Amino acid sequence: MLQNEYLKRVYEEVQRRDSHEPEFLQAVLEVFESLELVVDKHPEWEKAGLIERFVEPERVVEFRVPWVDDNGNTRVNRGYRVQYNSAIGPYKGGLRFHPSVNLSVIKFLGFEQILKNSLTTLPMGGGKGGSDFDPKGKSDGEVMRFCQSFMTELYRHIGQFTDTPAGDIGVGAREVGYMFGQYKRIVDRFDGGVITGKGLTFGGSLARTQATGYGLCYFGAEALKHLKGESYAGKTVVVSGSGNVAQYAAEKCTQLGGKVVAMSDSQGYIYDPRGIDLKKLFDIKQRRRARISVYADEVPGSEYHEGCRNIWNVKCDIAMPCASQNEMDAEGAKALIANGAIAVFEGANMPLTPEAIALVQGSGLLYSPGKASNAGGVATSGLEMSQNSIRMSWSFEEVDEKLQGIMKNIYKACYDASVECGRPGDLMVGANVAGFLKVAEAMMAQGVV
Ligand code: NDP
Ligand code: 2IT
Repeated sequence: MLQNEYLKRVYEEVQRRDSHEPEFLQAVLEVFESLELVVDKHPEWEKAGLIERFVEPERVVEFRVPWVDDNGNTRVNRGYRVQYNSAIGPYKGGLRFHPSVNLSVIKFLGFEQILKNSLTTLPMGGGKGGSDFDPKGKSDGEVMRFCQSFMTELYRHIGQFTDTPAGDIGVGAREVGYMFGQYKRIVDRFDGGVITGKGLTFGGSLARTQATGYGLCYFGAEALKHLKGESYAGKTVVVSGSGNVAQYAAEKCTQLGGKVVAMSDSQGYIYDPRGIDLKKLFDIKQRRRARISVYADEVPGSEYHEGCRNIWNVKCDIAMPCASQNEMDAEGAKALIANGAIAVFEGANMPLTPEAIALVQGSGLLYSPGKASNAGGVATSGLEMSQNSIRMSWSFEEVDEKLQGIMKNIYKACYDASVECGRPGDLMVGANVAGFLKVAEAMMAQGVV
């Protein structure tokens, strides 16, 4: 329950206007609960309508995406781009292609992105987009035609100085390549900085593919060391999902000495007590684009269980949810706690329900919110844009070193803010407050826009 009158009034107004957007309301309430710890020190915010402006996207674009499938049938999907906040830089954030995409999902992701991008220390505003198109089960030709149609509308709203999309669920190197190709064809310009996550032969950055998962583990390692005097070495780890973020989170934490025993997709999870064979997993997911159950068919001693939510019943020390929003509820959190876990680091955006967060924090587990611990992806997108601007490309080691530095800085900013708020070690409060203060200062300086 919010106590501060100003925040309460704004939240009630958001609730009234957007009552049909549950994910968006959830994200706003979590941030407001943190801002309660600082809002009294800033009476100027209310006069400037700062919070009212902060929760309202600068622009929302919704559009029709018609395309023709392999059987010659015309299909129609819905496309979105929410250009949320450009106070500290051009809008920046991924595109999600998944049947569950709607305006609530895109607004919650765009809202979170503002604070995440602020934490990276790079000059990037917040935005997000996507479509309810499902790339699963579609041929390459269908995916290409969809991406071309999507970009044929989106191109007029984006640009390296206005808005730079990237990938998210269902959008990887293949989709980014098709979208970049269509953009270039329409505008007749090689404008590399218009989209990130590009292939390495046309302006992509080394280490961008790995960045979100690697960054998550760099953040986790820093938090474990500083707050618990611990490390990944010798720890049993559960990573949900098996997409881009999950794959490279599993790879990095294995390199750091952890043992990943379970991973999932939306249908179920695999358990391999000897530690997941990542070469096999990458082959199944990246080359064959197959279901995770194939792993259990091919790796003796491993098991497949139907139902992805039960993955939290697997005993572990560290959990890294890397699939989707609200994938861990109170039941999942209780199972983790009962099994003696010490930390939950979010790789996905908002994977824990508010009840799960309360349980995890209340039981003394180390908890990091996605907007801090998964920021390595967008940070490296920012580094991709830097390389495009200076027309050079850095080595894998150079980018990875910068990423490590950024993740350590994000951890420090979150921790320091948690101390200033009188909640030492509460990285959720720290991330929300540290991310917001920079955006607030920029918005105040720029007047009522
Ligand atoms: P991918 O599409 O590569 O992988 C998504 C994974 O999550 C798949 O294993 C998928 O299973 C599973 N999944 C998707 N939706 C659901 C669902 N509703 N319930 C259960 N499982 C689900 O996406 P990413 O790895 O890129 O993204 C994962 C998360 O990380 C998202 O929350 C995203 O917003 C976040 N993120 C991504 C970044 C990036 O750089 N890519 C950066 C920061 C955050 P299936 O194949 O069965 O659908
Ligand atoms: O949620 C995210 O931060 C992303 N999907 C990455 C966005 C980006 O612009 O790289």
